[in-house]
Amino acid sequence: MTDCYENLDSYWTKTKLSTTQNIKIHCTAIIITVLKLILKPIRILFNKSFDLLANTNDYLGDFEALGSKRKEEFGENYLTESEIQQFLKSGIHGPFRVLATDDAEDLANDSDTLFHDNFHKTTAFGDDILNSLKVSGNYSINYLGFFQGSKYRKIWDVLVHPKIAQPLQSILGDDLLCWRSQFFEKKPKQEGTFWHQTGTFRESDTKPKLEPTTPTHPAIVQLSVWIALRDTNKETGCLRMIEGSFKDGRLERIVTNIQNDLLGYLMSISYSEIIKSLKTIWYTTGNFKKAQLVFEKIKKEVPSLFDHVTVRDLEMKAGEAIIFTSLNTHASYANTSKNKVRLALAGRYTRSDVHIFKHEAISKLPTKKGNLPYSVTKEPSIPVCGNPKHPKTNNNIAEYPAK
Ligand SMILES: O=C(O)CCC(=O)C(=O)O
Repeated sequence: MTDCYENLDSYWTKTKLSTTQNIKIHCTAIIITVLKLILKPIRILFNKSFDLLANTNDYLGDFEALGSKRKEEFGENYLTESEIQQFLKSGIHGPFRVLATDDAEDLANDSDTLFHDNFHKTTAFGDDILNSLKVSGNYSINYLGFFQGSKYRKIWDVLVHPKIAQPLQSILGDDLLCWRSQFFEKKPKQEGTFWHQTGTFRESDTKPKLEPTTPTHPAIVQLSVWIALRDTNKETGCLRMIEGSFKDGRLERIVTNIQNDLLGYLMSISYSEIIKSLKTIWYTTGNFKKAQLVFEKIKKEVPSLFDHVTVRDLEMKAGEAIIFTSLNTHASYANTSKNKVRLALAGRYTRSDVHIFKHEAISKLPTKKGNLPYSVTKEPSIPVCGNPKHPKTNNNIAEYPAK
């Protein structure tokens, strides 16, 4: 599973930090080590020791489809009952064609142009984040493209395309929103996205971004649609997924355990691990190196978590898409090609009775300058089908963009 990813020890041997950053890390690690001597026995006394594996035995198991429209009755692009049964087992539908090859390439080129025009300053992020992305070499459509689906017709139109909306309706129900869109670009020689699992999209925040109003299996609180705008294969960095891994939420649960008690976690590991953890938490951009940090830890502590898994490589042609639950453990290969840029558009879909950004008006983007805040409440959801409003929620709904 991890053969094609550089491990973090080797990454940090090659990646140098500034003297100030190193001093900050070592001072913090010393403080944590001292605290460990004082606090750890007290926590043990009060039965409050950090437990990496707390609640990991709560296997999640299967979920039911929330939508009832089937192709057998409604025709068009709805899913057949057998496609639904397949989705309930694997958590993946597709690849299936959404756009003609030429239309996908046009959208890829138009999106590149939008990026080169800095998305006409419609980005969700402020200057501090943009400057940090520039300094660290991460200024790309992957970040500037966040939430742009609600701002440009050509992206919006694809995200609400009936070939996407109707299969989603079959699984999720009739009243749907696209609460976030983003691009996944991989330039030649760019590393792969590391293995991760997420149900309700807490990411680097203190609370999940999505909260259902009725009890819902986390695998189906939201679904992702990943649309290849250019061909994607093992060479250019296609997606990889462990089918059906949504049934076991241990990877996400362990991440949550660490996030909920970071000090407890840091006090439970060796000095060199504290150093590696602080470097990764403070000085890497995005969430994927942090995902790797936890994964490498779990691989040592619970090797059985990844025993006997079958990884599916999702090679796709430009214009094809897959629907998947992000609670399926997924990743992508590095782009090892000489000159092919892999580009995908991802839409994140949920029901209108799910609260979006209920707890936090401000989200955090991890950057090399730390976790920097940006406002999410001004990022509206795209109405996809049915009724975008629900009496139990107060979600911000986008108007169809002017151009
Ligand atoms: O495209 C990639 O490399 C990763 C995509 C991903 O993690 C996602 O869509 O959730």
